[in-house]
Amino acid sequence: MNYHIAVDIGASSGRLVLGTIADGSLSLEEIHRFSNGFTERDGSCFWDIDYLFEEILRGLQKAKAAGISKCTLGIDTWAVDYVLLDAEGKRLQEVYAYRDRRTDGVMEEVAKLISPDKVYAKTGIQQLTFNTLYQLYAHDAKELAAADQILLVPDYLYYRLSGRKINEVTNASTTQLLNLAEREYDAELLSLLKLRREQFAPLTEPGEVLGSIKDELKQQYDLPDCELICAATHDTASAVLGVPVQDDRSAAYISSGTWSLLGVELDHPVNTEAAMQANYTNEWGAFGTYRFLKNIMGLWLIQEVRRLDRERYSFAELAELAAEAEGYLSLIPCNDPRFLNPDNMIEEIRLACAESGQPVPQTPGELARCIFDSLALSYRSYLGELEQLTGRPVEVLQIVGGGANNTLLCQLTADIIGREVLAGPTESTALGNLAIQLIHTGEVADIREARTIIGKSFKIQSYLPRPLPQLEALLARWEALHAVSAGGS
Ligand code: LFR
Repeated sequence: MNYHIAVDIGASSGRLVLGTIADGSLSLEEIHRFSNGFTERDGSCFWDIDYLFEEILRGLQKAKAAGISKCTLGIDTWAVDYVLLDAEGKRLQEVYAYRDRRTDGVMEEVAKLISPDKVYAKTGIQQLTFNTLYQLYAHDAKELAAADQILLVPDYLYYRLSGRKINEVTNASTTQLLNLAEREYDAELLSLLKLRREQFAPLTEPGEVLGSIKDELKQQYDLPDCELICAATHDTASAVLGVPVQDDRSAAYISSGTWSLLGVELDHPVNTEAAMQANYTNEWGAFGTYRFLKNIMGLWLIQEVRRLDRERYSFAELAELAAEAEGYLSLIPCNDPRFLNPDNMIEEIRLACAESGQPVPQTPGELARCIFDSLALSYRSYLGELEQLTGRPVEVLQIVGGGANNTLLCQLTADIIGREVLAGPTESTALGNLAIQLIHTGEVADIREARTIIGKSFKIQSYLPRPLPQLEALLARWEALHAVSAGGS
């Protein structure tokens, strides 16, 4: 039996998942789970990167204690955030979390130096305030100049384990610094940031072997013998690899977690004028593909409501309360930047409803219902845009990730988009991470086979649309809400 471990760290939690394949079926076992989140200090938001690294070691220790002495290992995390290293490989700074407000207004400042059209034509990446381009522009210039290396978060975690510096492509593309045509860092964008190419390691493709865990770590912590394999280190890239294959129907996906990433996998980028206007992104995928998708504010909205409500209810309970609340009463334009990192999400949602003359949600159930209804409506709007931009009608929507567990949201989505929703697997990110390892060992021939196996090994729930008599009126209200708010691209 070959053992494979996916280290998968999202903005709200991390886990080490053991994957094994037998008789054409893939099994998962969670070895270790830990919480994640950024903390605010003196007005800035930071991740605790040392804690995350220690949790990886703890998880590997557990694996060893459970009898796993040899395995392969891949790491994925959220995107865009970075670590600066000095020439000795020491970290120069605390790791900013992408919701930090230091990038407020930076996009507009950079637009005065280089036009957004030009940046999009070069990179194909959607405009998000937290793209690494804008974060680096906002970074202390002296510190940046002094940095010997700039590693993205998963690259840094691999470095801490192995001592090897990499720059994995699926994640590197989210920096908004890669040139699509040249498939390399864009010289003009680097010079705008006064950066040198050598400050980034050479681009690394998923599947590359990165060596093993440093001996001193292995001995100190009693870790298994791990062959480190370069995963598709951007969690969304791994999640897309973990989407089960659809043979005869044209499908789009939503990777549903802290963010809802709605899109399709393409073998070519679509960095057209229309795609730029609609603010769709072309993030690089494994095997030369592109994730043509849109960031939608996602479950962050409900995560924040739950946190501010002192975690009185579980997510499942919030969904139950939402199911009991009246539907389609109050709607929010989820993608309005006001929801990116407000001081108080509950108050921000209430304010948005009051400003647009809608009933103000009071209870956790009403707040949750407002969020789920609004997310389902935004999925419909962006799905329509996606079809137009790709010229490809979508017959079925595949929801993967934690959000696939939210039966209410999945059903509302099917109702609103008027198409079948296929929900699952929830662990698509870990599965995509493992797929690269299984292809490396030859246990699986290619990504198509991996996706077929994933589809067979995990329960996929179908949601069929129910008739919605008030749909026309609802869509008109949704349109009107966006005309007023003018927010959210
Ligand atoms: C999802 C995700 C998105 C990215 C955002 C910030 O976890 O990686 O793809 O846009 O987080 O990194």
